[in-house]
Amino acid sequence: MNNSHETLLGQFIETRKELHTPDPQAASDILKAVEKASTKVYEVISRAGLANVLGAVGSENVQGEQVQKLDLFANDQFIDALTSCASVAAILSEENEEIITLNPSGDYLFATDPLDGSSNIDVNISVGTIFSVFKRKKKGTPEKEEFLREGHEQVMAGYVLYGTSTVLIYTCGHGVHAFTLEPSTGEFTLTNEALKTPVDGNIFSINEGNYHTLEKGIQNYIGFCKKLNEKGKRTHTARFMGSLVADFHRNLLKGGIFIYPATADAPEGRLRLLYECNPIAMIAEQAGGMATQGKERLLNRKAKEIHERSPFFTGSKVMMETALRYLDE
Ligand code: AFP
Repeated sequence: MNNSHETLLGQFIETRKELHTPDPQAASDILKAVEKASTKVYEVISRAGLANVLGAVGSENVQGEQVQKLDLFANDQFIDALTSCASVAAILSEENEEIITLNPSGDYLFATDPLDGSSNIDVNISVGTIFSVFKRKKKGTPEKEEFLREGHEQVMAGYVLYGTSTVLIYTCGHGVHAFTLEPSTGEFTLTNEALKTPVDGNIFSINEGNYHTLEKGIQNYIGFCKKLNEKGKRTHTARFMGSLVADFHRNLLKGGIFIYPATADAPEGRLRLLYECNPIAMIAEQAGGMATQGKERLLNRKAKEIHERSPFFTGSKVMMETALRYLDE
């Protein structure tokens, strides 16, 4: 069902080429592949309990984490869809130890966590796909070293949130645009152009189970968030779903801060730089928010390994600035 006044993803790119520079054709091809793959992922997730896709496969991925059946399904969908996309030379996925060559003559590299938060699927909580795109600097058979770049070099970043509705949020460096999936046609329709995040907010999102292993500055910032006002009422509210895309998306729309710092269990941080932190950071900045790896801007960090992890702080400008002051103390 598409009303004539609605703008579909393909039409938006076609009519707003200036938002998709330097290469609107490649942006269109890549986003069409994301649309195709994520629609299939949506279809299976939305009937997960019926489709025999719940649970783990019984093996661990390169991160040492349990691989869920839907992780593999989603990974296959993105590899298949991008194989038909001539612009993409190679894909780096959380689910594959090495990069996979798709179309060696393509000019772009695609990094993805095809199904982030997948441990939440069995309990019916929102999950997401996160993706990042770099332009290649050379031709020929792609090598994994080509992915070892700084995040500000991304030419496109985005995510799909499979929530109460399925939304695609992306940027090509010219603002953040939001589309909602119409399940009956499998097409994404523009629902928010040039989305901006509130300058301030009151949601803080952190896994407090790690509290006693956090550095002092972060503990103090959490203490600040829990302070009461002069009327004895709370000043902030805590929300943490354990699903980065869902936690980030809520804070993006409502105003908040998401923190996944170094912990005792994850001394380098829990989240992956190239296909979790980088794309979310680009979206955050393009929407007027901030993202750091602690005190430094996340997008200035150069990856040393394709699956490396990073501490990650992202959110509304005022909340981020307050958190950074606590880190400095
Ligand atoms: P899974 O994909 O293994 O569920 O991990 C999700 C995630 O990478 C991210 O989405 C969450 O913010 C984070 O891990 C939660 O991790 P903890 O539950 O260990 O705090």
